[in-house]
Amino acid sequence: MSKRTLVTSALPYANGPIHLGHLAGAYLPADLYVRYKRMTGADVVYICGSDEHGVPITIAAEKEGVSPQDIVDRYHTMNAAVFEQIGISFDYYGRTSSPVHYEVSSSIFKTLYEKGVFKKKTELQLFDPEAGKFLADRYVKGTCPKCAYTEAYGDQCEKCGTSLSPAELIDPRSMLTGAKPEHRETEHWYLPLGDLQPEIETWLNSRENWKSNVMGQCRSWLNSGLTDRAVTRDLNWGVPVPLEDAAGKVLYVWFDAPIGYISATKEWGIQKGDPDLWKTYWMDQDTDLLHFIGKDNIVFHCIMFPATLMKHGGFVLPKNVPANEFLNLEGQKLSTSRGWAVWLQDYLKEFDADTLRYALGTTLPETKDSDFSWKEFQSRNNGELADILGNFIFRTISFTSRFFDGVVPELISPTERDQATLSEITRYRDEIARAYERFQLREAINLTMNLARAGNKYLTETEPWKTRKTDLQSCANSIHVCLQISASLSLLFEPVLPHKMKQLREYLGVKMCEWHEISSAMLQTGNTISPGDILFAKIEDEKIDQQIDLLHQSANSGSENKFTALSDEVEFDDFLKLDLRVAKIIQAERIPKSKKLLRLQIDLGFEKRQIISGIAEYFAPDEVLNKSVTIVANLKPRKIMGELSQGMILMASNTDGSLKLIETEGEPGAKIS
Ligand code: B3M
Ligand code: ZN
Repeated sequence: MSKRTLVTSALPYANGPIHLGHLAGAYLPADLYVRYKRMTGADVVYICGSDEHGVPITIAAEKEGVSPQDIVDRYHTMNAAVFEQIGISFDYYGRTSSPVHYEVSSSIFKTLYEKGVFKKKTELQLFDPEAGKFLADRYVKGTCPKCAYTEAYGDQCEKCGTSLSPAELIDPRSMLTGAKPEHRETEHWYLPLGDLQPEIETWLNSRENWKSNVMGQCRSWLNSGLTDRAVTRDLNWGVPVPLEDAAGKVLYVWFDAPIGYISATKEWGIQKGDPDLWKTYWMDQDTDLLHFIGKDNIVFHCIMFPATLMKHGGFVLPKNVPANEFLNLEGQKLSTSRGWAVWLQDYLKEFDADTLRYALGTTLPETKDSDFSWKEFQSRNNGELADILGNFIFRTISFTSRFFDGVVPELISPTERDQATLSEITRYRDEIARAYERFQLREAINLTMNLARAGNKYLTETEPWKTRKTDLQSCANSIHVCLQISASLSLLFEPVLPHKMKQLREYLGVKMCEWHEISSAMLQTGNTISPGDILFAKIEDEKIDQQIDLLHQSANSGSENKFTALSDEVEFDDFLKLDLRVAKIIQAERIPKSKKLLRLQIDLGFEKRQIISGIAEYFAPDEVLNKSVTIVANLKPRKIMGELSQGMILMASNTDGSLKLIETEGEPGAKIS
């Protein structure tokens, strides 16, 4: 058993806010694991920070006409705050524009250089003759050879997703000046991964219990033969290459970013008053180093960074890299450029942190891509957090307050069932621990909720509200058992629901303890407990429908692509299933308590109907009254905020984010085809 554990999460680029995909990929899994590990009494440190170099930052700066430092200052602060609110419990959140990072990354580069590890190569690079600058791939735009999209980047076409090289673009132009790029020679230093492959392969073969999706990707990189990787770039934003003959060159962002884990650990030690503390975690082989990342970062964390550390010498190498796959959103690929994302700061305006930690935790993309849907989010909250966990706790505490004066009743001559239920606590405790140790976080969460299910079932079946009148001791035993289960849940759910379980421990008078100390005797007979509030309120359909509407609206006004990407092709027969009609709006009114909904009565020629439409933020009722519009007339009726909605009004979403009715001259009821 190692003396200490050092956990890192991928450093998010400080060029934008954090969304659910980031959380599901690297931050929530790491935090679930770290919070559990801390409860075992282990020495565990959780390090992260902002990745502040690289082309995404300079592009964002150019777009806004500000400096890269302005961009990273804004998003470093924003992201650190939102991680705090969602309960990601870093021990330190650093940033790669810090002086300590410049010093550490330069020193590691220099050591490798002086050891003769790097190869120096001359290569042809695209150059903007007007700006007098070399161009990174992202700084070249042109026409995509695949789909003829004229705004394709030099590394990828955002419209059809094809990965490209600048040479493949038709009519390439520089994003800086619009000039036609030229090929110019430039020199760069390379990490000779090709030569290092045998060493890397031996090290990878020694790794145990790596996820198959991670080891599989490493194997395919090895099988296709590792190629040398440039560790310097012709850019003016980044860590300057610490060599005489390297003017205008900086460290490649993927060379310096992982070193950000080391520099952030150093800053953490300095903050604790020990500038050398980082060496214990990075250079003492008794450290388990764990990198939590998304699958797109596997090659950097399993091949490039370990190779850098190996050749430097003296460093601990990763014990495990439990990378996650990708999270999709409402069945579609999450895309910030298309506005198809749920931003954490927006989420936190409407819902609480623990509900997301739980709902997302139960659908983490641990072995394959998974999906987040608002409906599933609502049912996890309403059907599990509220109806199982919250309901069990509330019934137990209220019954104790009402019939036992808020005092834990004594357990006397418990039945076999009472004993069996109590022993479930330690059984689940150990099973949940095994799941966490194996990074099976979804399993750990489901097992913990299963203990709540067992408690709920026991409470319902032992019926203390009946035995209270017939056999008070049996009633007392049931409540004693339910209180012990509640107390153990307040600790077992700590990694997942830190905010709510702290509240519950206050109600029950339970102190934090080590994982192995969680038992069926967390509460002493005679302890007083205080009546508590409902832990999880139900989430109404209207709030969920608003989020779904919001997502579609923001996708229509996506930041990068002016126009929403075309949806997938459909068969003509699919189109025929839709029944589009002309309808006249004959009554329109706002719905009290809702910012977004209008209640519309429509005339469909052959009948009158009601439609609830999320357009209240775009139109006042009298602006739509008497308009002839286009509706989908054969949509299955649904309830929105308790009101029947029979159909959908079609709207045009303009690129400026405005919404327009699709007015028509047909008569009410006329079929549109
Ligand atoms: N900044 C973020 C990403 O590729 C990248 C991770 C760096 S971890 C050292 O999603
Ligand atoms: Zn394309």
